[in-house]
Amino acid sequence: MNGMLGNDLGCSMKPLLEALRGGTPWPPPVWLMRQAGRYLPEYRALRTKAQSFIHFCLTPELAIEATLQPIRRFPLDAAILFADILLVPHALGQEVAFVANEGPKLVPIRDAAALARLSTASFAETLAPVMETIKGVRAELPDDVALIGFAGAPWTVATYMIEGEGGSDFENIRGVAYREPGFFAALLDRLVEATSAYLILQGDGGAEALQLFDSWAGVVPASLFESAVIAPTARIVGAVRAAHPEIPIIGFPRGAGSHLKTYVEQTGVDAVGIDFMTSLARVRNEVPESVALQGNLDPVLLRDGGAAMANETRGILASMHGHPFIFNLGHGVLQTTPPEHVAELLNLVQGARK
Ligand code: 1CP
Repeated sequence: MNGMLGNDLGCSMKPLLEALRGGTPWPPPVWLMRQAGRYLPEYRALRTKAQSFIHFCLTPELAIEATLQPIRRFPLDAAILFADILLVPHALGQEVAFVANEGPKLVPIRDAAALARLSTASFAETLAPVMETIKGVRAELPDDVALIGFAGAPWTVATYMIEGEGGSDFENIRGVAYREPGFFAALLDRLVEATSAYLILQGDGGAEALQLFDSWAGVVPASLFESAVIAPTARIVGAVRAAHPEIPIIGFPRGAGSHLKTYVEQTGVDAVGIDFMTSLARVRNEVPESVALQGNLDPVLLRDGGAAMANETRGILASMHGHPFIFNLGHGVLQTTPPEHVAELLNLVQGARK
C-alpha cells in the first residue's frame, strides 16, 4: 500500500497500523519484543498466581493482566498478546513443560509414528482461552494502542518439537531435515496448518496485526532455507490474508542475513523485523518502499541504558526517517533490564524530531 494513504489517514489511525500499511508517522511507533515478562516486578508477582506457565498463558484473567502491565507503565504504541509460541505443540498434544530457570522441555518428536500421535481434535478448544484474552485486552486498551497477536514460524517451533528443549545446538533437527525429508516436510505441513488456523482465530478475536517469530531462522542450512522458512511462511501469510485481508503480518526471521531480501520478496509479509546483527540502512535499500521495517536496538543497550543506548537509538532513527518504520529491539527485552531504561528509551524515540 502506498505511503500517501497512510499519511492521509494518520490522524485517525493507530500509529502502529499506519506504519504497517506503508505510512511514515514520525516519531515512529514503538513497542518491544518481550515487553511483558520477568524484568517487571509486577509480572513476577502475577506469575506466582499460576501453578504452571502454560496454565498462566491459558488463563485469560492472568494473561490479560500480563499483556496490559507494560502498557500501564509505558507509553507504548502496541501491546503484544501474552502467550507463547509453544502453545501450538501443546494444543496438538505434544507434552510441553516450562521448567523454572531451565526453559521449555518437550517430549521430542523425531519420527512418523510420534508425528501421527499429534491431533487437531482439541486444538481450537485448547486455544480458545487465547481468544478470550484478546477480547479482554481489546476492551481495555487505549484508543491509539494496537494489539499484536503472534505465533512461532514452523521452523522455529519445529526446533523445540524435535530437539525437546531450548538452547540446543540444533543437531537433531538439522540431521532429521537432511536425512528424512519426507518426515520433516510432513511436520512442517502440520505446523503450517495449525499456525494458520491459530492466527486466523487470533484475527477473529480482534488481533490488529500478527507477528511470526522465526527466532532460529539463523541456524537453517542454506540449502533448506527456501523449504524450511520461506515456503511455510508464504503459505501461512496466504492463508491468513485470505481470511483477514485487513490484518498486516510482520515476519521476524532472526539471523536470516543474506536471505532477508528473498524472505521479504517471497513470503509477502507486510513488514519485517530486523535483528541487531543486520544494518537497517542496508535493508532499507534492498526492500520495496512499501514494506515496513521494525527493529533493531541491541537489547544489551537497553539493559545498560545511558549514552551508548542514546547514540545507537539516534543512529537508528536517522537511518529510518521517511521509510515506514516501527522502533523495536533486535530481539527480546533481557530479564536483567531495569524498567527505568525502557522509560528512558521511549523518551528518546518519542522525542525524535519531526
Ligand atoms: O516463567 C516465565 O515467566 C517464563 C518466561 C516466558 C515468557 C514471559 C516464556 C517461556 N515465554 C514468555 C512469553 C512470551 N514468549 C511472549 C509474550 C510476552 C511479550 O512478548 O511481551 C512471546 C511473544 C513469546 C515468544 C517466544 N517464546 C519466542 C519467540 C521470541 C524470542 O524470544 O525469540 C520463543 C523462542 C519462545 C520460547 C520460549 N518460551 C519461554 C522461554 C524461556 C523460551 C525461550 C527458550 C530458548 O531460549 O530457547
